[in-house]
Formats: sequence, C-alpha cells, structure tokens
Amino acid sequence: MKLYTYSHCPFCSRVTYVAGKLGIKLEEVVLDYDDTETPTKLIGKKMVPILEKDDGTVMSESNDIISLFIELAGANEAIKPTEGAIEWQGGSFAPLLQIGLPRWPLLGLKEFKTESSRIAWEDKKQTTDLNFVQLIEDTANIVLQVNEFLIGTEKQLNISNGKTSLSLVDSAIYYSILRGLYCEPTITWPEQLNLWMNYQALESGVPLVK
Ligand SMILES: N[C@@H](CCC(=O)N[C@@H](CS)C(=O)NCC(=O)O)C(=O)O
Repeated sequence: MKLYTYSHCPFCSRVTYVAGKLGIKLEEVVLDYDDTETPTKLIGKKMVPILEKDDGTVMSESNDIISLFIELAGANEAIKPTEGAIEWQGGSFAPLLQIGLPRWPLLGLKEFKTESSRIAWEDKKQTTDLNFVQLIEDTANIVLQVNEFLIGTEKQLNISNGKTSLSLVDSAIYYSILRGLYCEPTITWPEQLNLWMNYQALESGVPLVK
C-alpha cells in the first residue's frame, strides 16, 4: 500500500504512527507541497493523507485509514478517539500553527525541497493573523503560552516513566500534533512528556519535526 503525505502534516503522521505501531508496511510518498496534480488525480482535491491500496483503490480521511489499519492488523484497539483527546486537539491547533507555519518550510522536509513549494505554502497559509515574520518576532510570547499548554498536556496524559494508558488512536492524536512543536528549540518540554514523545518516535518510526 502507498500512502501520500506531507511530513509536517498531523493527519498524515497519525496514520504513519498507527501503521508503525501495528507493523503495517507502507510505501510513503511525500508529495511536493505545490504538487496539486497528483492528489487531485487520486481524490479530486489537494489533500493528504491518501492511501492507495494494492488493488488501486484510494481512500482519504485519516480516521478511516486508521480504522482500516486496525481492522487489517486484527488489533483489539478502540477505533474512536476519546472526547478528552478530541477536545485537547481542538485547543492544540492554535499553538501548533503559530509555531509550525513559519518554521516547517525551513527544515528541509521533503515536501518543501523546492522554492516553488515553499512559496505555495506561504501563499496558502500566511494570513494577517498568522503573518510569518510577525510570528517569528513574537517567538518569546508564543513560547510562553506553548510551555503552559505543554504543562497542561503532561498533566492530562498522566505519564509515568514515559508511559501512558492512552489507546492507540488517542496516542496517535497527541503524538502527531505535539511532534510539530519540536521545530522551536526554545520551547521547554516537561520531562515526562518529552520522554513519552521520544519513546513514541522510536516505537512508531515517525520522527519528531525538527
Ligand atoms: N480530515 C482530513 C484532513 C486532512 C488535512 O487537513 N490535510 C492537510 C495537511 S495537514 C492538507 O492536505 N491540506 C491541503 C493543503 O495544505 O494544501 C483527514 O483527517 O485526513
């Protein structure tokens, strides 16, 4: 099976995370950020993740792909995320975008190798509220808020010795979003949360974004 992704994308990385944890083999194809043609041919719009199965059929939507993987692996795992994880995710996008938007294109990720892909990103993602130069200038303030957010997250996850009792799909949500914050080195990671994140990177094979 082939999975079309962007490396920075939280929806893609929760899929690769679950695949990694369940031992499902995937050929990952990281699309150029300005490649509109490939995803549009596959699903009629520019969106990833896209799963292309061995019989040539395609699927989008991370939740559906994850459910399929759990079924294929015959894993005794909850398919639905908990309310707690969904609510946390709702509050996580603002800090994630403030940190990630101006930084991810500068990290050498595969989707941003070309200048045209970085320009396409800026054209699509930069707004008056999320001005990239301003976001970088505001780093100190944003980092303070992110640090608070991470302290709350660590408490919520109830981590002990770098381990949690989260289900696979909840772990995928937390991991796929938090990994995107590692690109800002002045963020202070609470010790247990950082330990958990680093274990997840190792166990899933999905790297932190830095
Ligand atoms: N509901 C979709 C959301 C996927 C999504 O929003 N993907 C983003 C990347 S993180 C995307 O492809 N956006 C189009 C773009 O950036 O051009 C899912 O869960 O798979």
